[in-house]
Amino acid sequence: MLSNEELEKEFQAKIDAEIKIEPKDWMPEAYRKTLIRQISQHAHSEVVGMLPEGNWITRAPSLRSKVILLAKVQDEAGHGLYLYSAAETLGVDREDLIEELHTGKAKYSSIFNYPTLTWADIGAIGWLVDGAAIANQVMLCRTSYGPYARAMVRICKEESFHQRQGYEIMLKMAKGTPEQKQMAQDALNRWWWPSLMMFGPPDDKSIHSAQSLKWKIKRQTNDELRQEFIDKTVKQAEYLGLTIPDPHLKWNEERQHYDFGPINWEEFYQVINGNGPCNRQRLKARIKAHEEGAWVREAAIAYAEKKQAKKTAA
Ligand code: FAQ
Repeated sequence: MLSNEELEKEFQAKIDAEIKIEPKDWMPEAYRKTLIRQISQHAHSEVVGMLPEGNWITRAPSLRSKVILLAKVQDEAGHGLYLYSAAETLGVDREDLIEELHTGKAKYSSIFNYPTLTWADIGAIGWLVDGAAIANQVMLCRTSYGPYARAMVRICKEESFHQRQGYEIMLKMAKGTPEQKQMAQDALNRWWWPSLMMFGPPDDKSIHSAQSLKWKIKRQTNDELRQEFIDKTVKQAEYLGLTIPDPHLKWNEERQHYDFGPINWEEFYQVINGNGPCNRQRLKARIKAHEEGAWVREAAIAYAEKKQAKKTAA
């Protein structure tokens, strides 16, 4: 029998050789825990992420925009389900993960604790929030854990559609009346900095990055991804004729990247510790939806049990 040390060596060799880790393979306990933490936080983010946009389904300005927004919000629910399933392959129970969300023990993305005040916010979420989510998730299609990597492939395809949906709204408003352009600019002003915070703390403050990079759970650091997102998005803002609310934003010829101003990390930590503008409202809405959906879960279990009993009797 191999010792723990030998098993860990074999495990790391597999990771280094780009062989995916599958649910029944041996893995270090800390790898399993890191994945459960990240995948469940990711699942919670998708599910809580439905709330700010769901707020606008009844107020979408046209039938077309309503249908598109409905489809997008339903996609987010689907992403949550794939991700809870991926987490369950690591030996945890979905009910326990949801309980952790509802009691405030588990985190979800900081971005969903900001309010959606106007229709332009729906554009800004698609453009910036989905844009940032894609930047982060493209790397996760190559993450070392098989079920997570496979879930991310489909999720990324759908997020690309969401990003286009948001950009289209921004384009329409930015090229519309002066009032519409002002709404688009206001939404950009409010969503820009929180979108940059989505990538997580700076590399020198990121607790998990070094180990997650070694295990190839993450492929790029928080700061690398943030920079990539900024470089790509500045040009998109220019095309819209909108101004990114950062007086320090400037192309750096030497670095071949944009320099940008300081991020308010104090605000970030306040938000992830439960004190953002909408944290309480979001959790309250999630718990209410979960309680109101109890009959659906009970009916599904009763149906499965009835089917099983029929099979056993036959
Ligand atoms: N919000 O050491 P690191 C979406 C926490 S999906 C809240 O750098 P790590 C789709 C972190 O958990 C968006 N907490 O951590 C959509 C850790 O706390 P812990 C979600 C954050 O894991 C679009 C601590 O800070 N995407 O948007 C945040 O190596 C539109 C230290 O941080 C994912 O979840 C944050 N922004 O890197 C839906 C992607 N950042 O656990 C609807 C998967 C950090 O020790 C509408 N996740 N923290 O208590 C990841 O890639 C990583 O987990 C990071 C953080 C990059 C988020």
